[in-house]
Amino acid sequence: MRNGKCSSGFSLIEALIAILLVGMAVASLLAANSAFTKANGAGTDLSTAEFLAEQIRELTALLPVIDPETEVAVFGPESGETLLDYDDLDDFDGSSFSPPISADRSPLVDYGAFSQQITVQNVDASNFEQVVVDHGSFFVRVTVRVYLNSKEISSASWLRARY
Ligand SMILES: [Ca+2]
Ligand SMILES: [Ca+2]
Repeated sequence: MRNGKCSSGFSLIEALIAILLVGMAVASLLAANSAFTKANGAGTDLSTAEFLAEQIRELTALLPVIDPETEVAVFGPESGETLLDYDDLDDFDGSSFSPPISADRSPLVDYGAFSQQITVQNVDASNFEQVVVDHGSFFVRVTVRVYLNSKEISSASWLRARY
């Protein structure tokens, strides 16, 4: 008949192993949590970048593709035009805004660590991947790259047609 004192409860070794396992579980939970916080921070930056690209899309959505006032449109700003006078899409080519600007062209100082860089290129009518000479087609591609502390974190591009 076995009725020993050791048959019930945990031995010291078992207790130590249990403590170790619980400790490892807690440590891995903490590590997962900090990784999640980091990923979440990156997600916030990405949302901000998308918001900033969207500002440019909104700003330029209603602008004509080439300058409405000059006979021979210049690719880039026509003479004397500054941001507030930009009245066609290619005026924005090569622009870089830091702090970034909103859809109403005012600086977003709260996002001072971010910047927007804009490229406007004509693309081939039958192959939008093919860049052609300035004003060489009726299609333009606008690209906005958003940088955070001079590191590119997001970019967006879209097409506009000249009509
Ligand atoms: Ca213009
Ligand atoms: Ca222009």
